[in-house]
Amino acid sequence: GLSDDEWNHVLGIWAKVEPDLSAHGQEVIIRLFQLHPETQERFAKFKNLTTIDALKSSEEVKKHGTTVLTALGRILKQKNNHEQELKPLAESHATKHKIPVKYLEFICEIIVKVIAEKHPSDFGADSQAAMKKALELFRNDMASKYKEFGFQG
Ligand code: HE5
Repeated sequence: GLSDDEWNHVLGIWAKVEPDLSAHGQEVIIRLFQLHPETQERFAKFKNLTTIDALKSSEEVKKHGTTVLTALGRILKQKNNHEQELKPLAESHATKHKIPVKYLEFICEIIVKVIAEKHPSDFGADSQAAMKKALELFRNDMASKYKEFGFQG
């Protein structure tokens, strides 16, 4: 797990992300689609967004980015006592959306990069390391829940 100090780093930077969650979320989703186009194919309603301009001007993309980061923020705030928040997310991603663990890895990596770019002076090495650790816990727990739901991920 993470130490108190590490959780303080995680929640401290998250508090800087939250006031502009939708801009962060939008950037994360767009970057996910640009770097890993196969992820975009999982979204029926984003299939028609074939240019960067179309992605940037889509309110739906922005809305989904906000949804994703809101869910993640709720989980981080539980400081790993996240069973209740994680379970429905794991269930939908395992049984309905069938999102491989690899894609969770992609998005987590991008989340760290986007925060680092938007908050260069508030997201130092210790905070980045703590956030990476927290996201790793999240992914590991998603992966083990996936298996409970019969999805190998
Ligand atoms: O599962 C839900 O609620 C429990 C539905 C809304 C939702 C989706 C849908 C939420 C809260 C999340 N995602 C959250 C989330 C956090 C992690 C970091 N997601 Zn999610 N997703 C949804 C991720 C990671 C992640 C990676 C990828 C490639 N996710 C996806 C894909 C994905 C898809 C296809 C959907 C359903 C379609 C949708 O809502 O389109 C707008």
